[in-house]
Amino acid sequence: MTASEPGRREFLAAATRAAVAASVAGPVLSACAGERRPPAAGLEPELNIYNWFDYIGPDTIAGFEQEFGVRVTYDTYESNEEMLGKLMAGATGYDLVVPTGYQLPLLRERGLVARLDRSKLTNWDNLMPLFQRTPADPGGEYGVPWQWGITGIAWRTDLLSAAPESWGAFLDGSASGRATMLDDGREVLGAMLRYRGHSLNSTDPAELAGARQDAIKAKADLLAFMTLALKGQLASGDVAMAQCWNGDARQAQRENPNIAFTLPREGSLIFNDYMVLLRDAPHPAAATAFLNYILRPDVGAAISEETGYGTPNRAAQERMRDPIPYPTPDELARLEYQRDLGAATALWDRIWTEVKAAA
Ligand code: N2P
Repeated sequence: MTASEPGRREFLAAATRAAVAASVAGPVLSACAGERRPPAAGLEPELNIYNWFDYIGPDTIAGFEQEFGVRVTYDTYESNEEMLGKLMAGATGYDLVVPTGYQLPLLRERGLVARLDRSKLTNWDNLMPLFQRTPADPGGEYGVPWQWGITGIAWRTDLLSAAPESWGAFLDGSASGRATMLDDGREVLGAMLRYRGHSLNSTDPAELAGARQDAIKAKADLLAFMTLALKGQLASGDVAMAQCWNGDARQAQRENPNIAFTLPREGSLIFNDYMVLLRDAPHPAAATAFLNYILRPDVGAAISEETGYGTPNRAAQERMRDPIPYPTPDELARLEYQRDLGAATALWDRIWTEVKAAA
C-alpha cells in the first residue's frame, strides 16, 4: 500500500458522493428546465426537424430548446429516397429537412422548398466562400450547408490482409460474407459505374446494364445491404469491409480503432447536404432561428466533432481540435457530385429494385 492510496480512496468516495448528489439533483434541475421559458420573440413554440440518423451534435437540440424556448421534435431517416417519399406523401408537419445537394433542384421543382430569409441568417458569412454558392444552390437561397462528406470503403485492418483499394473488392471475394454495401441504389449502382470507368450520374442504358450486372454479382457475396446498422457491425467485426460514408467510418473508429477508410482508386462521390425550410413548414420563424443557430461557430463545430463529417463553416472549422480536412486536389479529381437523374430516375429505380430482388 502506498501513502497516496488512502488519499485516492477518499477522493473516490467524495467523487461518488458528488455523483450521487448530482444524480439526485439532476431530475430536480431538469424539472426546472421543463418549465421552459416562453418562446423568444416572434417564434412559434415548436419546431419539427427531419434529418439523417447520427448527423447532429449531442447538445445541438437541447441547447436550442433552452435558449429559444422552443420544443423540438426530431425524427431521422436513412436515405434521401426515404425522406423524399415521406415528403411526397404530404402533410408531414416537418419544418426542416436535410437533402443531399442533388435533390435540391428536384425539391424546388416540386414546390416543396421555401426561399431562405437571408436577412435573418446573420451568421451566414461564417460559411466558407466555397459553400456560400454551390452548384446545387448557386444563389445560396434555398439551403443552409449542413455537412459535406464522401463515400468510400471502411474496413477492419485486423481482419483483412490488405486495404481494399478498388470497388472491385466487392466483386472478387475479398471479404466474402463479411462485406456490406449501403442500402441505397444511387450509392451501389454509382460505385459500380465508377468501377467501370463511367460517371456515377450515367443515364446510358448500356452502362447501367453493366452496373446492374456487377451489383447483382456483388450482392451474392455480401452479408447485406446495410446503412443504419453498419457502424455497430463494423465495430463488432461481423462486417470486415463496407461501402461507407467517411463520417460514419469516423464514428465507428471511436468504437474500434482497427477501422480504416479508403477512397477507391476509381473514384467516388462527394456530397454536400443542406438544411432546407419546407414551403408548408408550420413553424417558419422557429425554423429560421434554428438555421441561424447552426451557423454559429461553436454549434457548427460540435456537430462536426460528433458526426465526423466536414463542416462547411470556416469559423467552426477553426475551433475544432481535429477538423476534417477538405479533400486534396488529387482526391477531388476522383470525386463527383451526384446530379438529379431526371427522366432516367425511373430506369435507375427499376434496376435497383431488380438488384434488391435478385438472389
Ligand atoms: C448519416 C449521415 C449521412 C449523410 N449518418 C449522407 N448524405
